[in-house]
Amino acid sequence: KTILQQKLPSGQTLEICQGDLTAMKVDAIVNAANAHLAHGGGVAAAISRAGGPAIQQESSAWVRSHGPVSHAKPAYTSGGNMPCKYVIHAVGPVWGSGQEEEKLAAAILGSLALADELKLASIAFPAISTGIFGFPKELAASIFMQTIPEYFEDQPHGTLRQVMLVLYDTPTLTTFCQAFKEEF
Ligand code: AR6
Repeated sequence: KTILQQKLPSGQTLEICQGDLTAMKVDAIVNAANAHLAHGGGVAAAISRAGGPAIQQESSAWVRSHGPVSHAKPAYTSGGNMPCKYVIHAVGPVWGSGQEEEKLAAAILGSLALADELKLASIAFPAISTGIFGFPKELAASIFMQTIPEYFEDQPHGTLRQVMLVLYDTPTLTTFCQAFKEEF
């Protein structure tokens, strides 16, 4: 369900939604993954469950051939049984690991760049790092609101038209709506 929507100066639409990321009919959903793509808990486990065994199998194969996933260069797999075509596996920072703000921005930018590389039109993000990884929600929300428009200012010729932020729990939704209203 769309709660807030804004057309960016660069022409793309940014939306805040509440709901389950795994049900989104978009070209790619972004996973809040770890470097080893071991999808143990949180939204990663929900994606593994909804997508079926292909998600963990393709993820493990990716790590075997490319090594651990960095913040700036996300991995991707198919969407398995989910409506999305791809899952982009982005690695956010663990709060307390240092340079967390830069790392979260890198994960967001890397996901958008990969979506453009795959020639996708729509992408949906969860609130990366704000669950198990302990990143403060308010700070994460403001980084999302700043980083997404910045990406499109720098990369105006990509294929992406629609970016959704899909928030699951009400406190996170409220925090992201607040940051959205402050930014736009
Ligand atoms: N749809 C959308 N958002 C969801 C869903 C869902 N179905 N389920 C949970 N969330 P987290 P992290 C929200 O912990 O902090 C895993 O073990 C949740 O409410 O999933 O980046 C990975 O394998 C929260 O707001 O991600 C990593 O090891 C947000 O998703 C580690 O957790 C992110 O919470 C990553 O931790």
